[in-house]
Amino acid sequence: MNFSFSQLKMFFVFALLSIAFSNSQTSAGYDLWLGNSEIREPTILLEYQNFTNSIFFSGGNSILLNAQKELVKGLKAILGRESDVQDFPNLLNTMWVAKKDGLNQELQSALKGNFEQIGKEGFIIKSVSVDGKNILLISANEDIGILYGVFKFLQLMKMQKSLDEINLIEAPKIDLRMLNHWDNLDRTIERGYAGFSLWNWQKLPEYKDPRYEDYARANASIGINATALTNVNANALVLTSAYLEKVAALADVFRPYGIKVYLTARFSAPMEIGGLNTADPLDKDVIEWWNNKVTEVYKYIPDFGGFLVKANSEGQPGPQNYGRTHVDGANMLATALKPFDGLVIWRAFVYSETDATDRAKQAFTEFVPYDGNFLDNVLVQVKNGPIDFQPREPFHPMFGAMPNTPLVMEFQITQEYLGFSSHLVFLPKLYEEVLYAETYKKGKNATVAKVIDGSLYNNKISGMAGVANIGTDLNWTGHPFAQANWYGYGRLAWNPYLSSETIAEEWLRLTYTNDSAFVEPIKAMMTVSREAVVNYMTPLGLHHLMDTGHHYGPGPWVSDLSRPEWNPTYYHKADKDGIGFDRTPSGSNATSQYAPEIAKIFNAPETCPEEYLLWFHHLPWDYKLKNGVILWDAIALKYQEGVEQVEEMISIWDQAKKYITYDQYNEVRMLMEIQLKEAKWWRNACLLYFQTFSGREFPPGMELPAENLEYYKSLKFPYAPGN
Ligand code: GCW
Repeated sequence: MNFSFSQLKMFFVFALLSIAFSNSQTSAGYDLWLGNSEIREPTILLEYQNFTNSIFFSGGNSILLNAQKELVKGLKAILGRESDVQDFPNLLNTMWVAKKDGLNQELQSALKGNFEQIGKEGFIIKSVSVDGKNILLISANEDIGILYGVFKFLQLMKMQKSLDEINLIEAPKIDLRMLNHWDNLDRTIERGYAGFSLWNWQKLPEYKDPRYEDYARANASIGINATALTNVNANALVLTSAYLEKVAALADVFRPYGIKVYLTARFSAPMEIGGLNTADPLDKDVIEWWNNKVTEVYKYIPDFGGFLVKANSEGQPGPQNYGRTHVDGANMLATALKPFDGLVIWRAFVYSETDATDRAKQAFTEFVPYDGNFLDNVLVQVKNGPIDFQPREPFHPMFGAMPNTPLVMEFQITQEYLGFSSHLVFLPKLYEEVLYAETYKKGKNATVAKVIDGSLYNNKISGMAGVANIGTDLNWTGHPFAQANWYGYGRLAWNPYLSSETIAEEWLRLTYTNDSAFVEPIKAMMTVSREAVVNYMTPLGLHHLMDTGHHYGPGPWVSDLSRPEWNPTYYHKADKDGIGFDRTPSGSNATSQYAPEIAKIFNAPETCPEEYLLWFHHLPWDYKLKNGVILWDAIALKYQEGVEQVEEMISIWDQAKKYITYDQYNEVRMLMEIQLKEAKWWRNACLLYFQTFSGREFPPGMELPAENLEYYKSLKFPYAPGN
């Protein structure tokens, strides 16, 4: 074939452009934690090369094909050469990847104990001896275990773990490991800060965006096995056949990655799309409508997971509209789903505008008496704290209080109250704090993690949900470090006993580089980032000071909203005598919802952990903290500390510049400028406002606000995202 000069020139330009584009895609973080594949350690590289020359890979259904594809692609990227993959075992093979029933009898019985431990989704990665020869084995009881095992193996390789150290018998500790997308059918995302919804409803079912598979793959690589596609503030239309066809197309893409699809069910759907004049859960037409609807859903999606429901919460319809209870509503749906093994996940995020009691108490008061009344395919989903995804909350008192009901932990991965996608906040630190919390139900060592994984009360099913931070942004999550929150959520859903530092280290190594000179300081930076945001937004137990509606920036002065508990003033209760919410027996007595051992600690300001002080106590401005500093000064200095922590994070990041590409460095650096600016804004606005009550000077050591209170109050953000 002959090319003219101008054709060649065009070809050259095009080639350059595509290289530039693919580089920018990589550095833009599209690959997530599945990218970095360097092994710098030559001995380790050699070890892996020796064990992956020839691989026996058994089985060919869609999940296993994905596993094989991952393994081959991963090995090639890491080792720089193709491995020979065969579908029959022999002793020339250095590695075997096969389910239990693909192994010879001898191995099956030798590993019997291991297979019993790993259940349906776990895996074994270990070196075994077959006829005197050492073989590296990845095995599992089911297909999905093989896929998880392969991902794990590649991750271990990428993190340069020596093969000698690898002897893994792993199974997830939680059954349902779920993402909740608050995605609307028009592709906006409630509390979404990373672009629009991935689900292109308009083009589905025919057009399946390749990104759907990348999404499924990323989730499978960390063990996420369920996704609720739609907003809990639900739209009934998603249950019509036109949409179910689209949902089925997504389910088809996710299935080979072991991911089941769930939908949010709008309680009034029988009226909105079914033509009925009631949605009363005890009405026979309503019951029949849901039975038929569920049967239809399973025709489209045979392995449909079930319904996630927000009912009688923040204006959403529910059984109480008909004088019925949460139990009536949940059990009606559960009965319809039962023949198909479907689940109902019923949210406990409820508080009423007509109930004057402390909002923090309402979910507990409403739900705990129902313990034991839900059918066995109902799970109750509880937010980590009793208010609403604040930078810090004590654990929700419902954890441990409903022994006969499986409670799903709901964490928020998207940063609604934590700086959107502009602030670097490593959330596994927050998750870990909640999971490690001691409930004192059934004596000591009864942590929230044990409630969630079902071990405390021997629940038959367990679950964790994370409100997704994913959107159409090229890097999925807006902030590159917000990927770590998706990753970390998945890891904790798999094993709620992992430490946040382990997670940070894994993520850094998989995402950026194995170089400890980079990993160590950046890990420390991530670890401090959560405390920083607490300090510059809501220190010492303050909460819900965010501006109205969009929750962007400070609005502690807001007091004119129709519902009292939507106003920040409801939460901080600052007056000339002091600040904080008295939740002890002399106040709302919310502490009584905790075990007596915990309540006792929270009830006395002297024993209450300082990080929860103003959550539980209203204290005078000159109240002396343990270090002798008076409350007013302590609040001011905490805000100041938060700002300084961000400055410190920036200087650590600057040091790390030489280990990564300029684009990787600079993207985060620019975002950190926003974070610093906003941290100062938070400090200045809150302190100037609280000063109007305390009437005291700012303590030495605090940088003085650049503007006056009127200025901060005048700021308006009608287009802040995610609202
Ligand atoms: O945190 C609040 C959010 C709402 C959200 C609600 C909920 C989906 O501000 O946007 O609605 O919680 O969890 O239901």
